[in-house]
Amino acid sequence: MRILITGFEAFGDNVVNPSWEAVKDLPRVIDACRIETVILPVCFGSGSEKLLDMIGKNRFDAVICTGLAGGRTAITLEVLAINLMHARIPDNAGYQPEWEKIISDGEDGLFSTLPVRKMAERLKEENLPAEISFSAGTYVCNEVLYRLLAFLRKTSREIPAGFVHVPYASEYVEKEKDIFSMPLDQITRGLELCIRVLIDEIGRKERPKQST
Ligand code: PCA
Repeated sequence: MRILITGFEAFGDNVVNPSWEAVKDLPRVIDACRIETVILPVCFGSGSEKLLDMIGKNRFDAVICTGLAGGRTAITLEVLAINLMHARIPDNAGYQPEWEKIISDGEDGLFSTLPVRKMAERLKEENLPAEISFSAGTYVCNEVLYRLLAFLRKTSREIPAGFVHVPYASEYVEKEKDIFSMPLDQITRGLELCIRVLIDEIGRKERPKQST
């Protein structure tokens, strides 16, 4: 089995992006499943192009994208992406869309196909802060998630896919700032647990039902 997990490069005021820092520290193999990683540019269009190009050329069994949501107080499992780009700050290529659709004739919203509730439960069991989120925002993360889900649907690839937002990492937050953060190794651990839940879920679906 092969799972692709992505992180983002730094953007805005952030010198590093904890999503990529955490992703690159993940084990290469989890439960006999190959974990493949890639860093995406924080650019509308080219971020998702890089991702879709990889998915088109490889046979992954699942895809998890991750990004930073500074200010959030938990690892958040995104439920859906909306067909809207509305940027508070320009992306890393200087583009700042306002009230623009991602795909002009696309669906208004597309749901993540990851087992988000089970993932959140598992993280909480391990005493990691976790929440379900009903908005991935309207910036590059939402655009990447929307294009990912639209692409999988269009190409009839029925693999689980979705997005996890992570908070700031303590290592990169000035101590005097009153801002929520988590140690990087805990963010990595949280992502590893999400992958374990996903692997269990894929295994459950593939196992033939027992006859009685
Ligand atoms: N977070 C941004 C884009 C890249 C990232 O890590 C977002 O939430 O859209």
